[in-house]
Amino acid sequence: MGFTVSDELVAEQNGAGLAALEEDYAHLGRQLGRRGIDIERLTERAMAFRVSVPSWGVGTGGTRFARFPGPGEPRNIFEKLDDCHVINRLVRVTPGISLHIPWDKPEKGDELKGYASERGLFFDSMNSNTFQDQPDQELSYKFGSLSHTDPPVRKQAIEHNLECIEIGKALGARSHTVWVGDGGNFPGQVHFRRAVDRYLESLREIYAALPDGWRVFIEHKLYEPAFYSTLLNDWGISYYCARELGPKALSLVDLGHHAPNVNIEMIVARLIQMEKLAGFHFNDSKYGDDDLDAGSIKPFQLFLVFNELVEAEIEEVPGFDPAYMLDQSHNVTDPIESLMTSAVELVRAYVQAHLVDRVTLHESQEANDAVMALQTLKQAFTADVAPILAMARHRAGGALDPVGVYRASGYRKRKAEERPAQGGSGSGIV
Ligand SMILES: [Mn+2]
Repeated sequence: MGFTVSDELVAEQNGAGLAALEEDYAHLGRQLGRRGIDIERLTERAMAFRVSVPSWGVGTGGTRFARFPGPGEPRNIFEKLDDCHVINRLVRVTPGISLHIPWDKPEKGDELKGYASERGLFFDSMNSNTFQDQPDQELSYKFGSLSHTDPPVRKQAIEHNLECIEIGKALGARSHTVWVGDGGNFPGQVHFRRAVDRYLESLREIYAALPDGWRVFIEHKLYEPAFYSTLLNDWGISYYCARELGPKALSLVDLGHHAPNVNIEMIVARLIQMEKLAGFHFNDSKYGDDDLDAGSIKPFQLFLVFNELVEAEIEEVPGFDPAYMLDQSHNVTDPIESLMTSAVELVRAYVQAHLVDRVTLHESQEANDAVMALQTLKQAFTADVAPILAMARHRAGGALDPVGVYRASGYRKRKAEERPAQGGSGSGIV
């Protein structure tokens, strides 16, 4: 297709690196073979992995202090889909789009669906926004939305969510993600229990409107925008609400929405055990909700999360069908480069988790052999699986070196000419 990175360029760039890759891949295949692991099966798994890209992620993000837009930023949802197409064109694991309403609200849903499918993309999850006021909005969310004390505000927030579902239905989406910024800044401001009751009452109406086959994902966040108390502050309240609502309601884990050093992999295991894991918003974090690129700060944590996921996948735990999405704020990088490298980091952690010798791990756990248990995990985590990832991309028609090909393509430079600078929409991150 003429509107993207050309097939010729990908073939030319891949051609230059293919001989070395084949050599590395064969070498790794022999190494893994000695441990009884079939490299071809791992490559197939890497090719089958999928993570969705957020429509808002291809624009430059920002903080509450400033936003520094990059050149050639997408100005509307169609241009955002062009950028998403480039990402999937090169990494081959990101055909799904997570759509934000109203930042990326389509004027004509049919047109958007066609535009996406022409580019090999589809819409999988909708995302509502009742954490900021829109210009044409009647009532304010300053003091909350789905849990607001005032029934008309709650009604307005519910109706917005129902509209998201309607738009999603037309686009072929299958899930709806709800994150609310409701909370309080001062002790005494919010009646904790009553706020949860009001939230649940609102969410029941949204739940009742879910089309057949749809699921609703509830996202929690420790703090911000509220700095004293947050309505859905952790997985416990998220689980409670999901359980109260019913089987189609599940708890979504955003890696950045926890206090530093919280054992997220254990939260993941808990939600799997309770059959309530919706899936993920992947990103990384150093202090608070930084929304840094997945795997950039704590790759071992990411691996440990995937260790739990792969264990559940192998065991075929009932109800285990997590949705993977990226949710990051790209403040200083080209969002296309960040999203491509993040997607690759997820496939890396996924493949490494498949390298874990589970027989030895389980035996070590039963024997209380902590050293051997950790060593078993580390053996998988320290394995360099880059040749598997590159071979998987190559076989799927992607790039051996996605960032290298992207830079060689001059895509951003071309877009900088085609898309004159503007303020941008959807700089926020949920
Ligand atoms: Mn999120």
